[in-house]
Amino acid sequence: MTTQPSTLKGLVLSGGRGRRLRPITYTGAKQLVPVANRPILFYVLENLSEAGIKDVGIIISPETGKEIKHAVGDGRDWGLKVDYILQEEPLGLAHAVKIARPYLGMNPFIMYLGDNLIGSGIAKFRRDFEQSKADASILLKEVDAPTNFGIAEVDKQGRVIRLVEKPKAPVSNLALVGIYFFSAKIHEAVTKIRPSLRGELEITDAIQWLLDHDNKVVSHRLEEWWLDTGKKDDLLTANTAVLDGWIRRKIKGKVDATSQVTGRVDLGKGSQIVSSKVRGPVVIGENVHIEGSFIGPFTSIGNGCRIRSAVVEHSVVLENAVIEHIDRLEDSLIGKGSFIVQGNGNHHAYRLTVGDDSVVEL
Ligand code: TTP
Repeated sequence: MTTQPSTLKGLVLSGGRGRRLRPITYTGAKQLVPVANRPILFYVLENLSEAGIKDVGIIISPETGKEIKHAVGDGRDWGLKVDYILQEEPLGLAHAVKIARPYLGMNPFIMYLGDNLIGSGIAKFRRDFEQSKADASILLKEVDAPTNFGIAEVDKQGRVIRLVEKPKAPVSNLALVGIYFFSAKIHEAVTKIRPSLRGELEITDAIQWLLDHDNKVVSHRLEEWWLDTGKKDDLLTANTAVLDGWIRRKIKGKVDATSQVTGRVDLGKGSQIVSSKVRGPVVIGENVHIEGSFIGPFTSIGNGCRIRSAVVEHSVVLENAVIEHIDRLEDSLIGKGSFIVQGNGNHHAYRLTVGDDSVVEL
């Protein structure tokens, strides 16, 4: 009898189009949009590494693949060996599994969507999957709007009965989190299914095929938060959750005598705070200049930004953005290299989503 390879590999999906995060993702990969100044994808790789995974294949698209490769490299920063798998077109999550087959071989694997963030590690789910001897293990989380998600119907014992992608009349509010464990059985399933109405090979259909053919599919509830960061509001919520949980006070930059920096503030080297108030939790990158401003809780400011005479709260400001003379900016997402300025006489609070390299005069 031949034994099946047992090493669990990682498959991270970092292709796709990222339509829902436009305009931010017109110019870049959505998996690299930062949360608390670190690309979302880095949290994914960290979680895989902490769960003892060594080999990770990353699915990339022709449009953003280069950028992902540049950011992640060979994976050594996480103690991983990373290989890249080019998906010419985003034809669905199950299509990504199909093209990864030569890389995955007969190994069991964890498929992790590169834009998903969860408020916990995954080591416990890995252990459960390995002990269960199941062909698929899915993570479920209650959501408010089940019509937007892949949804699982489970029986009283928590066994999965049926999966439906974005149901019109949802039978449950349990959404599939973008983290799945599979045995090599899934490779047969992805060859048996047909594209859905939206033209994609759906992973929910592949898992449904496993169920229909008497394979064991188990599920676990995720108790901590989960964010599919593909949308602006989720991105801001993720930013808040990460700043809330993980930011420690660390002041490497300079704070002048007329400024007050209170609470958990991470200020990067080469940055300067002049005549300003910063109230944590806040993360400010390197070489940032803040003058005559108030930076309120739950704000992330990327490297090289300049903020003058402005109030910024509960916002994500990407690198090299300039914000000047703004009465109040809140719940906003400001793209890289953008310039936001308020004209004379306007006194307003603004909520903005601004793409990269934009100029906005308010
Ligand atoms: P989705 O959010 O389902 O798809 P998308 O990236 O095309 O986004 P949008 O709806 O905003 O246009 O993708 C989930 C993750 O999987 C995301 O990180 C992109 C990745 N992905 C692939 O790598 N290949 C694919 O074929 C698809 C559909 C997604």
